[in-house]
Amino acid sequence: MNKSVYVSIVGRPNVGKSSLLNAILGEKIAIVSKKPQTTRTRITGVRTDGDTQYVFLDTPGVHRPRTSLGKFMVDTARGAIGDADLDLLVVEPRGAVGDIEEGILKRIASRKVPALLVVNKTDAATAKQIGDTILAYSSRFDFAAVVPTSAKTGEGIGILMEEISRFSREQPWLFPEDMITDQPEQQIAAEIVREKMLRMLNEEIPHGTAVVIEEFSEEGEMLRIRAEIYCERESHKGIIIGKGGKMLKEIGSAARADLERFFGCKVFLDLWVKVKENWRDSPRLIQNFGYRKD
Ligand SMILES: Nc1nc2c(ncn2[C@@H]2O[C@H](COP(=O)(O)OP(=O)(O)OP(=O)(O)O)[C@@H](O)[C@H]2O)c(=O)[nH]1
Ligand SMILES: [Mg+2]
Repeated sequence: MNKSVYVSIVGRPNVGKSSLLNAILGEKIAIVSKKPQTTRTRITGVRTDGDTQYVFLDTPGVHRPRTSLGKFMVDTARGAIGDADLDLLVVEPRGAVGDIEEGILKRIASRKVPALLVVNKTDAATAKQIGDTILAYSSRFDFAAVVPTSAKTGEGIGILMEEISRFSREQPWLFPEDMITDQPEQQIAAEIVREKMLRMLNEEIPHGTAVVIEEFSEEGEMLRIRAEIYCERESHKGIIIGKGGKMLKEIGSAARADLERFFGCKVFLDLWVKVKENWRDSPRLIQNFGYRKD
């Protein structure tokens, strides 16, 4: 009989949830940026070792939402907490328990899901900060285990996998052995473009963008991708395009390099920028842009 375990990765924005998922899988399937609220949907990552399949759900960071999109993101994360066999609460080594984490722990307790505490970014912290964080959280909640990690250096990932494996049960695998994510190729392509905007544009502008793939076709050895970037204001459109189209060109060439690496072929990427005023507050538009419950 095969074994498997479903693991939700939860925490506030920017603590390194998606980075951890990528480190565990040994492949980048979830986009990562310095800006909070990078992940917008639940992303499944699968790792199969021997007779055990590990299914990870990366989730948007829990925050106080100000838009319909934000509310969708937080609902998605909260939903994933109760859906798993095991929750990983990922935190930074900040010492005290934060209010967001308090809320997450209440939810974990009410859904009666066992949880591991993952103290990430150990490479950027002192032993005292890490120790204080472990103490603060351990006195607040009865974690099945506490694992310090660095998604950046890979420290602690092996121990984390060992701790998770103790929660695997005899149950059939849900994914083929060689599958690594459930995201369709088009979604990965859209996410890569969004990641470049998060990295290259300032503050609020990338948070107000969505990427829709309008064409995705193979032409011989080449992949032709046409993507539409939606932003919230005419002024944002100007900034995304830049003087003489310079910014859009830079976003495009950074995205193309990643796309070519990911798909293993030449990519022709065509980007268009459009405006949909305040789309993040329109339940209809956020659905159209792919942010819907499955
Ligand atoms: N130094 C250091 N930085 C890290 C580590 N893990 C993640 N980061 C950085 O932290 C930032 C946020 O990482 P993400 O993986 O996008 O964080 P997230 O929790 O998925 O964020 P949201 O999707 O917004 O909820 C990025 O700049 C990462 O490079 C780590 O172990 N050490
Ligand atoms: Mg993320």
